[in-house]
Amino acid sequence: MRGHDRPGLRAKVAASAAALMLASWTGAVVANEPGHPIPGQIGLQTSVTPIMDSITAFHDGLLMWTISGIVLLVLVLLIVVMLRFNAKRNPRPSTNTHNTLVEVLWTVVPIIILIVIAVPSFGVLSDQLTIPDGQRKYLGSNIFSFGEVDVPAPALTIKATGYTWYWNYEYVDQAKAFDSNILSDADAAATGQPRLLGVDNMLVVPVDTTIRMQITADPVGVIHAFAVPSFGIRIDAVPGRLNETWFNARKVGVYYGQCSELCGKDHAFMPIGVRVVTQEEFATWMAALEAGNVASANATLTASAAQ
Ligand SMILES: [Cu+2]
Repeated sequence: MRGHDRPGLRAKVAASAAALMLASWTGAVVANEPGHPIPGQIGLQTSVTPIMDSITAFHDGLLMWTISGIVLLVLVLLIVVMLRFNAKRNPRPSTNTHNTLVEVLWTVVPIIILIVIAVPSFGVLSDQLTIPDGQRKYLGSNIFSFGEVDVPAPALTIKATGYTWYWNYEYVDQAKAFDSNILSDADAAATGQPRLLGVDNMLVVPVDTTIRMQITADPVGVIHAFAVPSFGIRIDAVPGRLNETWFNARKVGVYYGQCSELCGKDHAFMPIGVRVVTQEEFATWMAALEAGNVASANATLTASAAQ
């Protein structure tokens, strides 16, 4: 009786595993909107900037096709070897050691593949590191073009400094700065923020605005890295060095990132929280920050930190 049940059970398990995989796959496309990772997520976080558009197009398009092609080729070769050249089918192996054509091919074809991958890769890299001047065109999701996306020049400069172990955000032109610390599990839950990503004071920026990000680290500290996946930002924070990158977020919301350089004992506990608000909300927030402090500024924003 039990023996008969097993195939049915196995089929059920297989079906639910397939459904789970499908659900998490489609979930990766749809439900990871909130700007932070979700359980069961496959794939990259939803893009809200031109740079992340490029990274997503590069990964989901060219890289995925290249990888899949290579995996299929190797699989086919392995199957051919197993079927045609096993000891039974092929008792007396050939004694060949060289084949010039095959050797040239397995050298030249990978070189061509690497060049094809390198072209958009360097394009995206130079987009990330070139601050918009209002003239330059960016690749966006069309990574094989010469640039089609217009990006306005930066309207705001923010300096993020990595300390051991928290971030400090300075609005350079306004000469206003505040620290951003991780929240305890209880406080994160109370404010509707994800565990280990929630912060007390988020970096607040206006939507549809180019932000120049200057990244550095405590002069007497260690190297960190400032990374926000939904923005396509990841850049080292090095003591005594000012690195620059930029982003222009097109969607209001809360986006999380983490320190991405193994920096020491609390490396895992210095998350980055960025709150993208409307232009009006930002103007009110900034006025309150300039008149008072970060607490009074944050009080002007709607209570819930989560979307
Ligand atoms: Cu760090």
